[in-house]
Amino acid sequence: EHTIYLKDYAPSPYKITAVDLDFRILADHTRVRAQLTVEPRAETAPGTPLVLDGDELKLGSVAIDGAPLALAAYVADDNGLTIVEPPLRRFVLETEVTLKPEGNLKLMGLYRSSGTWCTQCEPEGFRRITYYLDRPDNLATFKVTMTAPHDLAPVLLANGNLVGQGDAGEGMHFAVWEDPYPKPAYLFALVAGDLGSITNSFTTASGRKVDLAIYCEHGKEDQCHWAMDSLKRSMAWDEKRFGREYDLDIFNIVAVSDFNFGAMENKGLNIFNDKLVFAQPATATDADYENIERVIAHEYFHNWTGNRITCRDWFQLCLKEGLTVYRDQEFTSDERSRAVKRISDVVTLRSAQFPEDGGPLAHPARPDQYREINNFYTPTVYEKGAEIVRMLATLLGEAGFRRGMDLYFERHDGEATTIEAFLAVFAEANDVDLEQFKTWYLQAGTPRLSVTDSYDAASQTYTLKLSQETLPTPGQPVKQALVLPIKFGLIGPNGSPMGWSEVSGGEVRDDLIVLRDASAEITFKGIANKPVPSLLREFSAPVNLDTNLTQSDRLFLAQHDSDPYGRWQALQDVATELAVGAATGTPWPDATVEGLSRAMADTLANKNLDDAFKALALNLPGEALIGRAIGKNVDPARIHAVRDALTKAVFGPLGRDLLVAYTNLSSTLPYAPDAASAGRRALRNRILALLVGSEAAGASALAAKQYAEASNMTDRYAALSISGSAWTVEAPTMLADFRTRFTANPLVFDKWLMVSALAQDEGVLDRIKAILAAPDFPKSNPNRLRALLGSFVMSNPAQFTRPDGAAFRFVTDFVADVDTRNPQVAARVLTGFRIWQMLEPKRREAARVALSALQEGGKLSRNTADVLARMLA
Ligand code: HT7
Ligand code: ZN
Repeated sequence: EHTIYLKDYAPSPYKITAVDLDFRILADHTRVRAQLTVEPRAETAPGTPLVLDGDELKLGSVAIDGAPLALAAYVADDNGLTIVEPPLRRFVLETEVTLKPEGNLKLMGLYRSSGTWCTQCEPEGFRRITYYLDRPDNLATFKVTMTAPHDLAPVLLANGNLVGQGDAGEGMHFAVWEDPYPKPAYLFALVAGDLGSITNSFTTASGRKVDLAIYCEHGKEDQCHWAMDSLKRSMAWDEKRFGREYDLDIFNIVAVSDFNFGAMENKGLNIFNDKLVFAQPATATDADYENIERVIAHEYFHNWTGNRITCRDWFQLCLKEGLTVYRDQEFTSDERSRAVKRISDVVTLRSAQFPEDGGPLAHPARPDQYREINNFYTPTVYEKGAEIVRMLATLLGEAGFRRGMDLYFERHDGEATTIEAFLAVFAEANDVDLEQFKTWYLQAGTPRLSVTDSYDAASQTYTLKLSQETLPTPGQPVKQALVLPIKFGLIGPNGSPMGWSEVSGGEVRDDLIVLRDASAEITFKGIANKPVPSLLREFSAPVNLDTNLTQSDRLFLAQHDSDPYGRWQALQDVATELAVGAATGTPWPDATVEGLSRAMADTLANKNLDDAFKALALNLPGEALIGRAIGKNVDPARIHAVRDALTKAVFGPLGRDLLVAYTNLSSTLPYAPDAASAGRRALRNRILALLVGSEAAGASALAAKQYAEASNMTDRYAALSISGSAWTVEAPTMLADFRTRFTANPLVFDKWLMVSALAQDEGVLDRIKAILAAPDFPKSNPNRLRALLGSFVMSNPAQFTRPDGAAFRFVTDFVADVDTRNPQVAARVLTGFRIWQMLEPKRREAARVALSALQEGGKLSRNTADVLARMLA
């Protein structure tokens, strides 16, 4: 299979500088005429063919400067169109092709979602619309004329500004859009459909008025106001925090229901999966509200980090994605609680990225080879990419980071560039060397940072010994030492921060240790008592940390660390050690369990901590995380049982306190999505989960009561998922009620699918099979498939890894079937197998057999074949 290497990157011998597209959209097919202004590069030799990408296009005609080409002058095949000997001067290439958007189930290129015509071009979808240099380093201006039936598509949208519209006769009408900003084809978009909208406006810092609109299915307009509010706050934030103003007169968002991803940042015309637009209290949870706010911000921020400055090639994907995730994380931190956001992001990183980085699909944040670029829209590129930018900000400080960003925008605006160029602006603006830092982009794997401390009372010196190691990953047997920014503090016996008179043996700046070598020994002088170190505050580097801290040191940190992340992490560490011990044959010491129980009670009672933080703290590490801490021969069913038992042991004794707190947190106020109200609901629902999880008397009935009486989806869904996961006696009735209560709402149906997939009883697999086999199950909608199958493989480890292998076989059969329609969805579901080599032998063998059968079973898409090959390598 064909592999593409970064080292082979070369500019195209021709560039396309201007694009004029004419779409004639009809009920059963679409005709696309393209006029491409093509220029050879100065160094291009005569006779160099022009090779354009194309995929599933039906070619009508080809002409150059108005003259039709003879058959021998071009070659059209499955991969595109080659002009054998183009003129060595500027010329206009004209092509006409026919598309069938109606049968496009891959949802790449031009397709139809509930009747609406829409596009998805990133990364390689534009070649499914017309023959083109479908690579991000070709920037061109676009003019788009769309003609469509007025009744089917009264709304006609494309990138940029509307420059003309009118009647086209015979029930047709047209619109002309022009985008003045040169862009790569992956940012092209059009939408044609019968849509409703809400409108608003934003005045930029320099006083320009921008018209804003969100388009959606008729009747759903009133569910778009939160998204609009989020957009306006995002626009204001990017001006304030990064000095970035919006640059067109129009910003449109369209919500569609069939979409392979969350959303897409097309220039001036963002297209969204409707689950990331629609919000109203009765159908969306607080998590949905926060997600919508985050993704609206993310796509908006791409206007500068992605669109104005784009990627030279797809290896540089994290140039735009990691940076933009960092920016959206900062937005949420500024809008909500910084500490809570940081902890939630660490949870996401550990549950999605660390397993990737430690398994068969590990790859660098900037990969150097790929077979299928769609398989590299990963947690490593996105979330680890954001962590790398965060480390840069930590190392350079807020002002230094901003200096670098300002230089980046100044120097590279209008360019398609690289990670090297990105790092160079920070190095230059701050006069530092970032050569070693760059390794973070090139090297896969999660480093292990080990720290041991010792104290010498006689000399009043305190020493930290640090070392780092990254294990080999596929294709990278040897690893380099990385630059690790380690935020820290020393805490004295009374819980107060301790200073030092002198420090030696390492790079220490205020509250930051920078470890650059494989190891270091740092000595602090003038330390009157043995401190407890708080290490890796704010999770300042994406590493696994090992320390010699005792369980009682951790319980001390849980009470005294001034860093909320540090407190949360300390509680997690205590619980992880207990769970790992119990799952591998070391019964937990009762005194430690009691200590953890008391620490949880203190956290709950602490008036200085906010509710959202408490909701995160009053939780045990997830089953997958415990599995990873064990590392090999993992038995997920045993972990599940141990975690349940630990929940009972830690939270059972707190039953009365929990019930009182639950009652005190009840509210009769109308729903509001703000962070404080959401935090209160999060804590109350967390407590409900603990009461049910520790089998407190009457808890399952209390959950059923909350479900029945809830005045918003957050409380109703929490009660349902808590009951569904524990499979309480009330759960089946609640699920049946939920299904009928919201029959007409597909996004709420997804919630039902998720709860159904996450039940922890052995009947879950059969129920999933029955749901999927129902004749009316919408098998081509990615949201439905991900809600059912994605949740099962990613978040129900005990049942997915049943020792009889039945769930493995079911999932591989599912992947083979979906792969024939939508390879991206199939390949993504398959990544759920990435844990297979860590399982105990019986489960491991069952997984291997299922994966091998899939491989032998016949023709798979390149997407799925690539994931499978790496999984089995
Ligand atoms: N940049 C966008 C990526 C994306 C995408 C990738 C593959 C297939 C479909 C897709 N839709 C959107 C989304 C983002 O990161 O902002
Ligand atoms: Zn993005």
